[in-house]
Parts: sequence; C-alpha cells; structure tokens
Amino acid sequence: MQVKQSNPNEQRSLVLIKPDAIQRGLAGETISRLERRGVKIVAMKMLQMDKTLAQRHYAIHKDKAFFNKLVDFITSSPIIAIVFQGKDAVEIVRQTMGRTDPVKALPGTIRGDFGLDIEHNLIHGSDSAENASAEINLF
Ligand code: IDP
Ligand code: MG
Repeated sequence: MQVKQSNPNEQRSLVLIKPDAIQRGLAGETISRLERRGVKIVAMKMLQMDKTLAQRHYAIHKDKAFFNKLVDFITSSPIIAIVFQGKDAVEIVRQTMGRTDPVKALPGTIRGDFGLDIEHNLIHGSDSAENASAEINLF
C-alpha cells in the first residue's frame, strides 16, 4: 500500500482484521480500540488474500505444523489490511491485541475479550518495525 511520508520518530504497524473478525461483526470494534489507543490509520484496504500473498506474509512460519491451516484460514474470506502509525505503534498494537492464544490473552485485550482459539484470534499485528516495513510493502 502507498503510505504518506512519516515523521522519523513514528512507527508503523501492519494490522490485518482476519476473516473471523469480519464474519463476527468485530471489525469496527477492533479498529476502534486501536484508534482509541492513539495510533492513526494512514492506509486501509479490504481484500481477499491469495495463497501466494499469505505464504509470503507468514513465511517465517513455513516449517510449522500449523502453516497450511493458517494459510487456508487467512485466505478463506476477505480481510481488512490497515497501516497504523504513531509513537511506538508496533508495541501499542501488540499490547492492544493481546497474546497469540486467546486463552492466555488478558481480559481487556482484543483477543482476550473476543478470541475463541489460537487459529481464530481475530487480528494480526507486526511484531517489529522491520517486519512492519516488509509487510506493508507486501500489501
Ligand atoms: P501473532 O499473530 O500473535 O504474531 P504468530 O506466532 O506470529 O502469532 O503466529 C501467527 C498466527 O499463526 C497466529 O496469529 C495464529 O493464528 C497462528 N498460530 C500461531 N501458533 C499456532 C499454533 O500453535 N497452532 C495453530 N495456529 C497457530
Ligand atoms: Mg506474528
């Protein structure tokens, strides 16, 4: 996605509102929680990921047992890809999401409040500024 030139002190994070969040009507709630934390939307689009994009986006997990299921799930219906920007955006987004496994995610986090299981955990957020840049370029 094209993103405006940013202040060097600011970070960006790529967020994906996953198929389960959209199917359950939780896209607005999810986006709203992130906006209220103070990070700003600088780019957004809805799309259905194809296998190639999914395999690239999750390339770090390609040797994991869950990889094929993960790719099948993320490509199963449309997602919303959003670039959030702000001071410490990567960590702010990760904290607001909660831990990967919703069972372990704290109440008050998106996954802790709404997540069902580790395969259906509603949201992706970049885990570092470097990975955020690579992920944003992919999309
Ligand atoms: P993250 O989304 O919190 O960054 P990662 O470890 O990067 O978590 O894993 C990417 C995605 O792969 C997770 O969001 C989750 O949907 C899925 N996943 C991670 N670990 C497992 C697992 O042990 N079993 C099934 N799916 C998993
Ligand atoms: Mg990750």
